Amino acid sequence: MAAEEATLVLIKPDAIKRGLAGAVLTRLEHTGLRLVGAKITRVNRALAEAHYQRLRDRPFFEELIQLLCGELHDIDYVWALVYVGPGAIDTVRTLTGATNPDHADPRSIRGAFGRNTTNGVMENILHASSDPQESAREIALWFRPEELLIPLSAPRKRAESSARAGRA
Ligand code: DAT
Ligand code: MG
Repeated sequence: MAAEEATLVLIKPDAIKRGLAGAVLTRLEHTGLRLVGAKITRVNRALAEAHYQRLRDRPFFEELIQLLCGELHDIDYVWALVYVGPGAIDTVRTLTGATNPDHADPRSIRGAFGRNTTNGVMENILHASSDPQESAREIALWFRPEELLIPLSAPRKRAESSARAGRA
């Protein structure tokens, strides 16, 4: 049985602009994962930069920040969602599809709805946490604990979890 995990999803301004938030929520709902946090929220530059801090040296970073803040689509909010369940991170990543919509499985959300615009903007609809450390960091960035229906435990460090597995 896959480990119980929590994962952060952001439905980005490109999806909201195109009226796709409902379709994305429906697909997420059909995973059977439990929704424990949801809100629409404005995204300021500091939050966007903190969220994507790992990518700050990449050439597309500025455009990425502008996109998440809604500046490229004249949209002033994103949906932020937290789902929990066994293997939640991989389940949502698979449903999300590859980063570049041109390479994403056509049955995935990005494959079905994402696009690269003629202006060269990668509109890939949503963010989904990539691993337990990132999901814990991202959830703490976007939600206060009292905004979630249940308390979330911090992911165990790799060494700690393998030590526990060894003792079992
Ligand atoms: P993912 O969102 O699949 O986890 P990532 O974490 O590598 O991908 O990148 C975060 C976002 O940055 C991604 O959703 C869209 C943007 N991005 C990534 N690679 C890009 C590229 N080569 N050109 C433009 N935008 C890119
Ligand atoms: Mg990522």
